[in-house]
Amino acid sequence: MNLDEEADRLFYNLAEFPYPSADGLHVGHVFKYCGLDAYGRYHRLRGRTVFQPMGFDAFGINAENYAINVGEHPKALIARTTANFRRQLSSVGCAWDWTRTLDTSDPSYYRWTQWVLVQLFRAGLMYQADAPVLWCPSCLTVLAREQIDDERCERCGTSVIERIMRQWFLRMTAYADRLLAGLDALDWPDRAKRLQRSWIGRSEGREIDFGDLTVFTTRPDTLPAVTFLAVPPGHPAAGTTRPHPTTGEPIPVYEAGYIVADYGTGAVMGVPAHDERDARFAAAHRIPVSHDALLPSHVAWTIGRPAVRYRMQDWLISRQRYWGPPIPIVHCPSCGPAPVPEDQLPVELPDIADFRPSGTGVSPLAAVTEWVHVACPECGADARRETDVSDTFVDSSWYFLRYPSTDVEDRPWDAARTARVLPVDFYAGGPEHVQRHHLYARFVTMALHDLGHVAFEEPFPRIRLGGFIVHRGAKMSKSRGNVVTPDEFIARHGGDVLRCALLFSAPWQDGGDFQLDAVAGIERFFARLWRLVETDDAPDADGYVVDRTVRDVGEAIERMRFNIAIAKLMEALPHVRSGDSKRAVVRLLAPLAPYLAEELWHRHGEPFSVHTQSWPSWDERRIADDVVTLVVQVDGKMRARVQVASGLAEGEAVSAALDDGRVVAALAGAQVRRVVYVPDRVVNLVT
Ligand code: ANZ
Ligand code: ZN
Repeated sequence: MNLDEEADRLFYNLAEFPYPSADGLHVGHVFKYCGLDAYGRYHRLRGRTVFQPMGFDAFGINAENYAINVGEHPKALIARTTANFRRQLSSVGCAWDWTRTLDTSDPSYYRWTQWVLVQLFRAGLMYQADAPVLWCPSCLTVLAREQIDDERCERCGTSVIERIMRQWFLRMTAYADRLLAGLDALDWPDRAKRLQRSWIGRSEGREIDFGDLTVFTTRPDTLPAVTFLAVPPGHPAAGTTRPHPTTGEPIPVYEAGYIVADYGTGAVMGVPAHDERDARFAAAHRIPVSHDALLPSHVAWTIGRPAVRYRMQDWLISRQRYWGPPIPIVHCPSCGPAPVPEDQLPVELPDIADFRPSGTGVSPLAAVTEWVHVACPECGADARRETDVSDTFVDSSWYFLRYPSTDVEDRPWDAARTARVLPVDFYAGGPEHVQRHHLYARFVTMALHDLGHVAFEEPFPRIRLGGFIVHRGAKMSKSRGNVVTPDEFIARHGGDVLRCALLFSAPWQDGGDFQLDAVAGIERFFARLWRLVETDDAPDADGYVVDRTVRDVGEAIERMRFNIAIAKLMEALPHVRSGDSKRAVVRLLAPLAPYLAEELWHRHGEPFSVHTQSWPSWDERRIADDVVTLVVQVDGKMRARVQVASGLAEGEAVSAALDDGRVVAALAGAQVRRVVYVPDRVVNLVT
């Protein structure tokens, strides 16, 4: 793959890389990847140089938890599962560029993950703080807010608990406004934008002081109706009273479970007449309700200070675990935390037999004394390495920058090549990644942009989200007994049948049920194609079939509607007889069934390879749905009928009429003095 071509020829077609789980590739992966691959192959036939790499998100808690369950070291386990994934990924006909693969657990990769963290630390975007953090008592680690669903660990479903710990954070909130504003210009599905917007959760309000207790409110106009203040359990102000800022009346402060300590100011003014939660709390605690009139808006803008709050928080990246890149920091008693110098990266993860989390809140790396003790990079004194590793989402927050430069050893990426290849032209993602991976990648890219390392701010200008594949109405799982494994399926039916049966089962962006009925239909379709190529050439049964099919299949692929693309090809087959049309159909098949198309191309006597041909051209005029027949008269006498697009203006209709030789002959040089035009029916040229 030549990545030194002109930028506008290059097409970076990227799929989210998998975590190489021990179960192997799932048909859900195959569905997503084959859609992405069909899209990439189509663009290649359209003349682009398609860069389509694949790699492995091999570091992190998923791999480690599995290693704990089976009692095997994650390094050995991951080496095996990665090899298996690679074999499976290659068996479904996807045109991956394996010359530029990556594995986030490889020191040649995580050296640069650590480099990114060092850049963020130097820029003041990485800091350490004691913070109440959400701890998963089963995974024995801290989780980021993004990794919690409904107060449960998104990985294992255990209820999380709160703990105060010293942790590393990335200052993502400094980018909240840009992360929000940047969304407008992105070509993303609306639902993805909506999810990310609400995750960022910008809210404009005011901070109002009740003595020395400050509240954040989006309804300053309700100030006259405040009857209590609320703080989280354990807050020192609980049980006291505070003066109301306009009336000076004493207002009682209550402890309330619904107050989030780290949102806004962590204190709320209670307005039972206008807020439902406040109303419920007031009723339960016999607090009076006031219906005093709201403040007019010009007054409510003068109360307190304007404030903007975000639901989104800084990104907590510390993990007290083993299987991740050690956070590249050294703690010195006199210098404080110092980044490991870049020429000493990577800080290699020590090979230890007992990698299990200790449950004490400290990473197992803390027990590797000879590794922990190190000279301070600034003053040389005895210092200690940071023993936490970074979150897996740090690994994937920049991997798309590395792919084009995997051969570059002394820098994370080559600047000129990056400028040609990036940003990613097309990113096939999963809806489950919008609030986490896509947001983190945008933040890291913006920060690297501001530090002068990349020229663009948005890594993924165009995203489409692939749906989930279920089987017999349910998510595939061993316990339900409805798992279809790609290996078995391919052994029986072949990779192309799997691709097309999956893509035919459901619209790619919606997902749906993997229908085994589709398999028989696809096999019949393939058999029919085979017979077609073996049959002698003859005139096509429908002269427009190829034009129409080329257009429809192309449009369907561009919209990721591969089910429609396959259906259009199926419909066309009975009408195709001529050699030219057969060759066109085989090229249309190439993105969807790459092996079969190659074989048919060869059987038709064409040279290797169908995949380096160009997409057939079509004549739009022959197939426009809105063509009408216009009667052309000269001085009231019918001289010709011409096919034109409907709804032409008079001038266009006249020029279409004058294009016809019979009309020109009838005019015999006379000048047209007047035109009588009945749109879509008659044009009469009066001399
Ligand atoms: C008084 C009030 C009256 C409010 C009313 C709302 C309606 P968003 O849009 O999510 O930003 N609030 C502020 N800080 C809070 C915290 N730490 N924990 C729980 N609730 C908090 O919501 C802002 C509103 O949520 C604020 O406006 C505050 O209640 C509450 F009729 O103040 B409001
Ligand atoms: Zn020092």
